[in-house]
Amino acid sequence: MTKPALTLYLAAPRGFCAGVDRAIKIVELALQKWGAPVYVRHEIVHNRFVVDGLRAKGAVFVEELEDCPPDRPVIFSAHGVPKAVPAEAARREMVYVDATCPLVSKVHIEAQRHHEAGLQMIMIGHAGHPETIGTMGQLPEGEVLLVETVADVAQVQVRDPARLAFVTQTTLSVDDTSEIVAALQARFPAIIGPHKEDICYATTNRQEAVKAIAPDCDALLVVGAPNSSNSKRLVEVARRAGCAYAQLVQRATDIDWRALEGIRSIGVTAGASAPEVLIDEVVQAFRDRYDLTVDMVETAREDVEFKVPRVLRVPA
Ligand code: 10E
Ligand code: SF4
Repeated sequence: MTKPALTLYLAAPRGFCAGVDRAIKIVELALQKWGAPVYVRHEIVHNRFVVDGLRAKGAVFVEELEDCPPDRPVIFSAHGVPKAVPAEAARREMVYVDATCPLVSKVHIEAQRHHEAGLQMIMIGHAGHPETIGTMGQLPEGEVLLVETVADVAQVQVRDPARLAFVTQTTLSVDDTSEIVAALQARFPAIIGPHKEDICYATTNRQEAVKAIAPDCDALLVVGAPNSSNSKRLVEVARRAGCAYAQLVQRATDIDWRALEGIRSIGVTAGASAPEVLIDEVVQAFRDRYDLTVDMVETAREDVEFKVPRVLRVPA
């Protein structure tokens, strides 16, 4: 039986960003340096395949510091932690390594700087997400007000409208965030903030790449986890850019082939925490069923790399 023809548009950039790459290396190096078990507070990045792989090498994933024994090293995830977490680790005299992405740490420093200048902070982010909890937790309780939507901007109660600053989560939708920033600036003209927002290069580039392919795709799949904020944003971006069927898949086994019946083109991308092997697996699943033409659409080149902390640079 001949296979139907299908064009697969592969977005570039996609998948791992520099912060994820660094965080995973930190866990691997810690295992090399200290042996198993090494504890990791929260999923190092939001990807089950990555987490399971590190667990098999001896990493133990926990949600809270109190779940770690004081005599084993602990690593804080790439999303960042409230200030109270390293403080508590130090109090317990634990060995800890902070794998927070340097671009998230930069936002922490920004928030701290504005706070020291006497400004009240507003954070644009998603409630309950570990990065939002970590960034808000840089300042004393109640010092950072959270807004998630344009509607929230109208409701937020500030101390002094003339003394305000804002920061954002790094993985938000660029378009939604610019609307929220505009609403903040309209209501509080004196508000201080970053040039645009704090969305990182990787988030921006992956959203741009999706926008470039989505209008030409009958369907689009984002390889990523349901708890991965940046991956979920890619699904929304694809739908908004004109692709009616956009779905998150963790692996090839999640693909709903019935829903894809009759398509002539498919877009594939991946969130910043999804390893390339999983993208290869998805592409291979299409190759098995279709006469496939792969067309890589590259909208940006990335050469960002972050150094791992000196304490972990162990000889190979
Ligand atoms: O849910 P997120 O997109 O924040 O996290 P992730 O682990 O899926 O991807 C990496 C992004 C980080 C660490 C937040 N800046
Ligand atoms: Fe860092 Fe951006 Fe990757 Fe988050 S998505 S880990 S901020 S590079």
